[in-house]
Amino acid sequence: MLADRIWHDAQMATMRADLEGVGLIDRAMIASKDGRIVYAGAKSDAPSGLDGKEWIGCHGALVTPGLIDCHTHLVYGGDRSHEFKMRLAGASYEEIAKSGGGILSTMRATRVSDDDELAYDALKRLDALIADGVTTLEIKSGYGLDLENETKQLRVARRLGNERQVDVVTTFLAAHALPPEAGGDKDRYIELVCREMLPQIARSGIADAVDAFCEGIAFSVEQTARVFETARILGLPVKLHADQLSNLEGAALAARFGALSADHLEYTSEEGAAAMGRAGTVAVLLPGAFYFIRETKVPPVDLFRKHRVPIALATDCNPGSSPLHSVQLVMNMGATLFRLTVEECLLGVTREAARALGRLDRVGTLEAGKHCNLAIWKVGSPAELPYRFGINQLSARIYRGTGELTC
Ligand code: DI6
Ligand code: FE
Repeated sequence: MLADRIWHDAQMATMRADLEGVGLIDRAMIASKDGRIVYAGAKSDAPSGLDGKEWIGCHGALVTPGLIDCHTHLVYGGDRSHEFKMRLAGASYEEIAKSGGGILSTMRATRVSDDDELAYDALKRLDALIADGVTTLEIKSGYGLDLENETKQLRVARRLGNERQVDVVTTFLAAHALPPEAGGDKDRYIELVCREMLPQIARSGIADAVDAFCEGIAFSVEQTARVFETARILGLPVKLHADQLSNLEGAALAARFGALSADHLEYTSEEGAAAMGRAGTVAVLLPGAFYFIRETKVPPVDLFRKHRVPIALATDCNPGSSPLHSVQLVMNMGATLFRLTVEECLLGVTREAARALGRLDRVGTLEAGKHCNLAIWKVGSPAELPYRFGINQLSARIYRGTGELTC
């Protein structure tokens, strides 16, 4: 077969589930045709008829799947640096939220921004992630908090995927905070989300999944369950901001609905972790938010390991609790703050992040049939990725077989 491109002499971390750890293959080669991988393995095992129009030597560089950021709030108006100042003066994240700041201050800035303004700001953030090696990312709404403005956020998220060489997966997060026009009535707002907003969103096909914020300062387990029941009827997969600031048993709730993922999870109990393990729900850990709000409770990583819960890592890029724009740094934080192993950090931003998005059939590992999305690194061994921080170690980024041709 004549492939379009062949990268060779790579140290390839395939992330294949049938291999140990990150599935390392030495002296590897990866062949792409029409944007897909047609061979990824040892050069010595390659089929004899395989040739390429272009050959790219990697000189022993580490090659991984393109990075996947499976939890972001990339599209929003304004910023929250003024609240950062308040927090430095002693206010807590929850106090600011309760006094009308927090998510609601971003809601106000998002509502007054048009599509072009939102896209202009979000593209700057997206370009930072692309320069970091990201080829797939998830983007949530949740700062519009009414049908018109939530739709606007999701429309802009989809547009970003057309304006850049990147796959965007969208998530509807109207149950993020209570908008002021709801007059303090959370049940009534959830009713509106379920009766009017969600059916419209499902009809328009603008969201790939549904999320909620289950927390004392946001929505209860019962309110979240109503949103999830509606999503199930409409055929949309769910995920959840769970157990971030307290334990409401959000992890178990997510598992009960077969959620793709439960995210944050600092306060998750053993029952929650066990339920996630049984349901196959991915634990998405967000060390940027943990760090930035100066949380001290570390998520129960040992329980996730014990109950065989897949672990992913993401930026949670958002203006309030995690203005973080680097998945490379997330790997370092996962290791340093949460004591994840090198393998868990790398798998967390590739294979397990793909699983958390329901996209493992297309991306997340280097195997024939998947999209040829690659991150080629200036380093030769996996441990070097989470080890250094504050430096961009990316050498080249390949999206569906195209991108820079030198390593
Ligand atoms: N948890 C978070 O960390 C983000 N949303 C959520 O439910 C924070 C959103 C914000 O503060 O703007
Ligand atoms: Fe979040």
